[in-house]
Amino acid sequence: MLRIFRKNKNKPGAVQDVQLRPAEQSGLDPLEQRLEDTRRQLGKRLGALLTGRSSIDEDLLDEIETTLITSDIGVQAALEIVENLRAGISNRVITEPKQVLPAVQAELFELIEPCEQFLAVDEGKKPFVIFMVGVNGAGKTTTIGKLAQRFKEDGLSVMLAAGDTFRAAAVEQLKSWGERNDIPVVAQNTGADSAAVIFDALQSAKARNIDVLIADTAGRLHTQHNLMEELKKINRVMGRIDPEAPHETMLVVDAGTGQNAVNQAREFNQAVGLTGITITKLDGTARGGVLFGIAHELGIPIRFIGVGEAAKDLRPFDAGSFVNAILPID
Ligand SMILES: Nc1nc2c(ncn2[C@@H]2O[C@H](COP(=O)(O)OP(=O)(O)OP(=O)(O)O)[C@@H](O)[C@H]2O)c(=O)[nH]1
Ligand SMILES: [Mg+2]
Repeated sequence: MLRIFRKNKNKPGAVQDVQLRPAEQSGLDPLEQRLEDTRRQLGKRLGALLTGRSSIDEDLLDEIETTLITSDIGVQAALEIVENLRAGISNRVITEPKQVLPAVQAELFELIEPCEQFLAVDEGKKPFVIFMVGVNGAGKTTTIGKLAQRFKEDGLSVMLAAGDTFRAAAVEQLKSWGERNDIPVVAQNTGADSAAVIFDALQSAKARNIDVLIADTAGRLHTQHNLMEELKKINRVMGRIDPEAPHETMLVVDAGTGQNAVNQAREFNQAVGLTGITITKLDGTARGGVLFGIAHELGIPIRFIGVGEAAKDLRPFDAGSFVNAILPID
């Protein structure tokens, strides 16, 4: 069981200790190990601010605020958290330094818990279409491979659409994931129209009664207007076959881009209306705090986190495990 502090909504600063059942855990490396850099950046620095302290003062709150801001949580979210701590102190709910970390943990958990919404494939939609978007190198194609394997293991039939027609290597990359897992990949030549490839794939998936179709797209910057328009076109074209498709529009962002990940999420959301986000490469960055920035500003469901290159390293986002891994309370 996982222990986490939750806010007591009626009393600023007050927390209660609750037990949660983590979503998925057996046989995997503990998340703390994979998120070690972020834990050092956030949890350890906050812990160090409080060690050996006998009282709480305004300097401490300032230092907490700085630590949160420099951990990519975002200025607004950091200010709100510290404001809530201040309210707890002035109410005399928080009177001792040892109450501060549990209160911060409870604030972080409260902020991000609404984004814990697992991606449920609706088997009534055949195929359930997942449309993957994001900037270059964010981890889209790798995430598709990992997702495909996960769905297959769950007993679903999967098809992939090689909608990244910019680079020959992109099609090869997808095909090799497909071959490894015995999953069909619909592709055309480099330079083909991405919307046409995805249209064909959707038609074929429908004809073959496939459960899940995952469409890859070329990486693009949210500032490239024409390329963002192309995503809208792909959406329209899919709509001709199934007005409800795509059922999930998932942004893939690299956690290491820090605050820029929040900008990407905002812009892609404006262009194509995101229904989910996957945040990759949390294993190689200290900037995992950005999940809170995304949660605070956009509130879009965080479906998965990538904590390594292997398929098992794509984990469903579990708010309690995440917060506990980066800010453990002894
Ligand atoms: N360590 C680590 N590496 C990852 C993770 N996710 C993806 N990668 C690596 O990131 C690199 C880029 O991944 P791709 O999947 O090719 O990214 P992409 O978004 O498809 O890139 P483009 O198609 O060029 O836009 C690859 O070397 C992946 O192995 C992760 O969670 N952790
Ligand atoms: Mg790719």
